[in-house]
Amino acid sequence: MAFNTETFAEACIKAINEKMNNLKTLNIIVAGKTGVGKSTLINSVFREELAATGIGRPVTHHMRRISKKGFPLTIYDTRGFELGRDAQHQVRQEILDTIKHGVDRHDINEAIHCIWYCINTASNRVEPEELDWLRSLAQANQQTQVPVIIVLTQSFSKAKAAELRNYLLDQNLAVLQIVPVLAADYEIDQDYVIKAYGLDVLIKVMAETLPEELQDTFQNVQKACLTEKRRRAQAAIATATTAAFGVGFTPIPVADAALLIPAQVAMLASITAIYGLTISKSMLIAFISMVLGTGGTTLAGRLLASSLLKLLPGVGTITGGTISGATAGMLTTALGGAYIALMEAVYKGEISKQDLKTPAGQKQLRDLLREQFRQNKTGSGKS
Ligand SMILES: Nc1nc2c(ncn2[C@@H]2O[C@H](COP(=O)(O)OP(=O)(O)O)[C@@H](O)[C@H]2O)c(=O)[nH]1
Ligand SMILES: [Mg+2]
Repeated sequence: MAFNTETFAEACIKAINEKMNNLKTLNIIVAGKTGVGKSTLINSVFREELAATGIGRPVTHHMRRISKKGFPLTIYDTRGFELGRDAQHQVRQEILDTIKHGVDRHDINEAIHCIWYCINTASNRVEPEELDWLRSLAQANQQTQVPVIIVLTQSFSKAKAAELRNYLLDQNLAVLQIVPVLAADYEIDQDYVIKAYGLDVLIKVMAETLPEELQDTFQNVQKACLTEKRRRAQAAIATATTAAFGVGFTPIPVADAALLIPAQVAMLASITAIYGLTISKSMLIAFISMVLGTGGTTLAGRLLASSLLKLLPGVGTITGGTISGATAGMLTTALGGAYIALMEAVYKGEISKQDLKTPAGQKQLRDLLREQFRQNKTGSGKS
């Protein structure tokens, strides 16, 4: 079977669209007093400016539902905490009703997956009524077990944040974690700016608590931690590589035939979704032709020719299926690694879709991939 770059790219585009359309919706309730930094936090964690004023519609007296068409995330932003006990009681009840409503629907897209309770580190002390509130929420949440994360916002003083965190830990609140963050850089004066920090920790805690069905969604919507995106993308490569190994393909030369396996298409679709980028067909074609293309002049072709025999001891003696399975696996790993390199270059703005239309941009991509393959070959790369 001859390998066709165009067909492969089209299959990828289709798979990417399907993947994006089928991402489950993540639902988070963000609570805390007005001014603590909820909107700043939301805008710093997620890649769409969700918390901008104007978006969001009231769903209960104290909650606004913020979402954006085609973006698999819903935020319930609460307000009214500063209005005293009655309002706080109502907020609690509305949160519990929203959780219950989600549970009753038996649909992961409707369930509440997490609560972020925000406390401002910079303001003085947590009030006892806030602790009471958290306790009564935890009690009512005993059955539903929605994870509650306390986010210590505006923690530009790390010492103060640590002190507050320890104090809260001593309170034995039934919360998953207490995470100090500074969501946005804090400017003390023109010469002195405290850099934002802590969001990566929040992302890790979230990734650990969310169910598998929401992992791709979460990485898709978050923009605060590239490391976690990469970790998830590498898991997608591992899955596809295992699948490729299992495919009984025609024996060597498989360089052409093995490429079309669905596992690789699915892998590229997953990785694209994880990075939350839009990829054009022309970009995919540029990428695929450089990595796979046809014949032995491509990077993958050379990788296979030069290192296959070295990398797989006894390869010459293994019979048909095994060789092709191993080759397909190796090729899949290399393809996935190269694609991650491309995604990160685009994500960081080092390569743009426009660039790839120019010879200079193509050279840039070629250099990037060459470096990636070099690492792959020597086994020192991250892929
Ligand atoms: N520099 C900086 N300012 C923050 C941060 N969090 C909140 N603020 C400021 O605190 C004020 C209230 O924040 P906002 O996000 O609107 O709070 P909300 O009412 O809880 O949504 C705004 O002026 C923000 O700029 C932060 O992480 N860094
Ligand atoms: Mg707000």
